[in-house]
Amino acid sequence: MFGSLQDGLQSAFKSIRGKGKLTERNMQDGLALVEKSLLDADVSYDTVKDFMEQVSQQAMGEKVLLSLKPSEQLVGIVHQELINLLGPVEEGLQLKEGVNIFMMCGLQGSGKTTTCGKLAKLLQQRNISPLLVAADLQRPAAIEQLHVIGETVGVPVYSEPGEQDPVKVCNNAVAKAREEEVKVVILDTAGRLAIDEELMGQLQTIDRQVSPDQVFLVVDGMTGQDAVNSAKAFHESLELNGVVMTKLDGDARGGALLSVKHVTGVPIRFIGTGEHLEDLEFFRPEGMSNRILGMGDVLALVDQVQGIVDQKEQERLQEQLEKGQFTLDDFRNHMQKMAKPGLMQKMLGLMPGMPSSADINKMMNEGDTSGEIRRMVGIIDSMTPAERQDPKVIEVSRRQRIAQGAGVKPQQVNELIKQYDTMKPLLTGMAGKGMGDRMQMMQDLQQKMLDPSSRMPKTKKSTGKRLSPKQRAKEKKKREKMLRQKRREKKQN
Ligand SMILES: Nc1nc2c(ncn2[C@@H]2O[C@H](COP(=O)(O)OP(=O)(O)OP(=O)(O)O)[C@@H](O)[C@H]2O)c(=O)[nH]1
Ligand SMILES: [Mg+2]
Repeated sequence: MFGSLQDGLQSAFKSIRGKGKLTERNMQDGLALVEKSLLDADVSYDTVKDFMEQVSQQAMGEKVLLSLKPSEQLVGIVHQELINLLGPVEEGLQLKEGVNIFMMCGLQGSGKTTTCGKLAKLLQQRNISPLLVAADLQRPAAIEQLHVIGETVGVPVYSEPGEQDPVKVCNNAVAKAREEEVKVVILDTAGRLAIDEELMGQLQTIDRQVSPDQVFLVVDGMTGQDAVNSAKAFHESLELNGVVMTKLDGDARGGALLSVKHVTGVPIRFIGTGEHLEDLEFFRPEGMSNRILGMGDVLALVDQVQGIVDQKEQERLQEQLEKGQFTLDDFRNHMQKMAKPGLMQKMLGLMPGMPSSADINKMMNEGDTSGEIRRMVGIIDSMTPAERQDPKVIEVSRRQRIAQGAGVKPQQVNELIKQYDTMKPLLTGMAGKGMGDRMQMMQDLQQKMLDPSSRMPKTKKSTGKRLSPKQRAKEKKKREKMLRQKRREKKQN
């Protein structure tokens, strides 16, 4: 995400690093680089101007210039100012008692329908089953598209094929939702190639007559300043509650993301980070500021991990977590779920202290993560129930036995336990804690994760028992070669 912006800011900080005390001139050069990287990322001019004013005022102060580590201070200032620029954002879903109506609007192809599905999935993971409403009557295929998404997520979709009036469809859907005590109704509205009176008129009519509780504008994060301009127009007609910025997984430069709140006054509430239905995150200014500065966003990571655990398991896990119990068995189940392609990649990208996303991609292509996870699962499988309950009992001889059973080196058993020790406080500590405590925990954890010895073990895949598909294929080839050789020898005899 925002690779070139990250690189630009890093080189700005680097330019004043190691200089000890700074002169005004040095700092000005550093600030000019910060400004340039923002402009290069297509952040709107006014936003950059105001942002730089805030940053410069603080950075040029004596406290920073005369400090021993001015570069770190500048990072701190930019970090805080990014948070100020992007927030504040109302946390969570902001649900009220009774039926909540969400309305999705935006230009054609911005990701409205996909986002409806993603939101439905996110709600479902929180034990809320929403009703999706096909209110896009412009495109004949739109209704079908929403039905397919609803089926995939496993939530009902309300549609009235043949009906011409979206207001009618929405009102009928809401009436049905009230009858059935559905907590959240999500309206998928039609898009247009450009903002025109007809589109706005139709959306305003829905807004007036259906009175949604929250109106979200879905904007394509790849479209840069165009996205910001259209957000302005939508907000003027509709009084938006928030923006959902999609397609941030692509090569979006970050300009739209950084400008939209400043230009329109509407905060981003969610971000879309992929085509799959689980690729929606709550937007957190602090987490985003961390990510832009290459510090990771562990809270997003926790959401992702928890999102892939199914509801029943989640409840069971929650109970255990509150008791402070998270055994190696739970860890094993988590790891197995994470073997899903692409997920690990994303999680690694969020981890603080991890290399840039390009490097991760390279690393992941070279390594076989699902094999790695199979190896970890193999190690846990080789343990006795008692060992899984409390890995502290594992001493030298037990470690040897487990390693042998899983076909790995004893050191790899150690690494796995370390990994588990890192995850445990992350998950158990989260249970039943308030936001402030969570943030503090996250910070402690980030520190811990920055310690290379506690990171994801990155060892060669020398598994004896559990081979990856690639390795199996290699072994098969070897066997076949041997067989052919034997056959040849036989013939010769
Ligand atoms: N990479 C990526 N693709 C996305 C994301 N969100 C949506 N898309 C893709 O964008 C395309 C358009 O998405 P839709 O949800 O159909 O967009 P829409 O706004 O409903 O489009 P209309 O109904 O035609 O106005 C689809 O191919 C989606 O898969 C995202 O966060 N990342
Ligand atoms: Mg659509």
